[in-house]
Amino acid sequence: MKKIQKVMIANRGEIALRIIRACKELDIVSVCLFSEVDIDGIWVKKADEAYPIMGNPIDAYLDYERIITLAKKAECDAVHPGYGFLSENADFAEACKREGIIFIGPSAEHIALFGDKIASKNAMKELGVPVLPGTDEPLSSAEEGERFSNEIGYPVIIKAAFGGGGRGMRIVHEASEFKKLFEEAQSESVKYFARDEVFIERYLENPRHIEIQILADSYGNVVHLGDRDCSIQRRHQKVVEIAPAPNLKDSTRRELYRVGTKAMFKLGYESAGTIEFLVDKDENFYFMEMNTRIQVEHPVTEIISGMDLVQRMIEIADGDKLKFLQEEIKFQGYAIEFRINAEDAQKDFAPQPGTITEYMSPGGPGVRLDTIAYKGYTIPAYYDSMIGKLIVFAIDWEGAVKKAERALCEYRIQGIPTNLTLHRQIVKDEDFRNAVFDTGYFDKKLSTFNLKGQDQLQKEEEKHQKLAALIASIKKNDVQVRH
Ligand code: MV4
Repeated sequence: MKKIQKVMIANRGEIALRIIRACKELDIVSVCLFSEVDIDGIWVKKADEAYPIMGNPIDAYLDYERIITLAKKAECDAVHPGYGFLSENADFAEACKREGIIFIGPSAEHIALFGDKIASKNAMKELGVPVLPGTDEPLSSAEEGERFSNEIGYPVIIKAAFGGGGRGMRIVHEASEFKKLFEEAQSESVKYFARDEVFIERYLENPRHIEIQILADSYGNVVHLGDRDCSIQRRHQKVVEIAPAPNLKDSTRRELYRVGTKAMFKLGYESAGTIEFLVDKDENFYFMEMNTRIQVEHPVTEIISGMDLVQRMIEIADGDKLKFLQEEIKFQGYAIEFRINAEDAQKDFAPQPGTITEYMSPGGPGVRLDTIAYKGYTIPAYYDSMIGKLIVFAIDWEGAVKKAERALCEYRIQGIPTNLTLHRQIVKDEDFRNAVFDTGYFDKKLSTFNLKGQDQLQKEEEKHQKLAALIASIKKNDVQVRH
């Protein structure tokens, strides 16, 4: 008898819908909670049960006491936190356990370990995973940091030990700027994370961001589900994600898998998880951090591996053994994910909440769409601007790029600006088509992109309007002739 019969989804948007879908396929009852402004969210309709949480629309998904109370009232056996919100909150995972609710994710201890960038770096180094040279303790002063930087040489990067999303990070090119940037990083860390610990490490110029997907059960079985290249980012927000990483040597890939799975086995990690590495031009790689949650970009891995990650997370949390060995997992083709955001590239990518007035989704072979968008849906202003993900698949890289171009041109969203135009420019870019990109790609290319909407779609729209006018005039003449 499985313990998990009913799951509370402590999230919203496309990931809430994704978890509902996984539950349905596992014959698990899905329950969601929703804020006042999310009443029209499609996931609220698709869940078997839904409960409103009144008050501040952001707190609705963060107030874990209330969420646990509601989960108990609704007789849920487990909670899935999705990504963001409470997903990497060790106190929440601990509170669930205390209240007899299964947290679908790793242990509170593992969440806490990887929330601490210094402790996790030390732990991974101990287990034989390469890390960049740096301080293995929080800096006690700017002077100490400066002394250390002189030893390892500039440039160095100052990072918040409990940070994320690029906050509390400063690149230091020479000793004279150290003190000022140290103070900036520290105060930013206090502001956003209420912690003042910062550390330093050697700075890599424009590395690639490569991550590997781990799945581990509670019996010590650890497998990897391949890798992803997430180098195409804007201000630490991923824009396009690819599986597997194109242009990565097979020997490098194998090493990433070997050291990553070994470390997770040694740590006794359980659930889905992602190990992030920076990879330099010579394919040296260094552990950066570990994400102890299901990630936005998980679909590209699902497509190349044929494995449903959310379902496997639920089974692992229920105490099931992994049903497959590493050798049984076969990878095929390339998958590319495009995050669809309601934002205006012409206004420094400012989020653009509003109502979708026209909507036409792409389809056909090799296209997956994970979205909450529909015609008439109003995107609320309180949350992040991502409204979905378009994922394409083909047997080779060239095919995946062509597929992406085709699907992105089929996709029409009107009423709000979206980044579809940006994506259409990326897939036309020669470096992208040759799979030549690193973390410097976005900033380097942005000024070369035409984001004014004068693309294929605009032309189609004009053609359509001309045809409509023509038909109208023919009809008019027709009527006159008949009279
Ligand atoms: C770095 C780095 C270069 N050298 N660390 C950004 C967020 C966090 N995950 C780590 N980040 C970086 N750490 C050293 N020692 C460059 C980045 C970085 C980056 C990393 C991945 C993807 C995009 C990035 C964009 C700018 C900087």
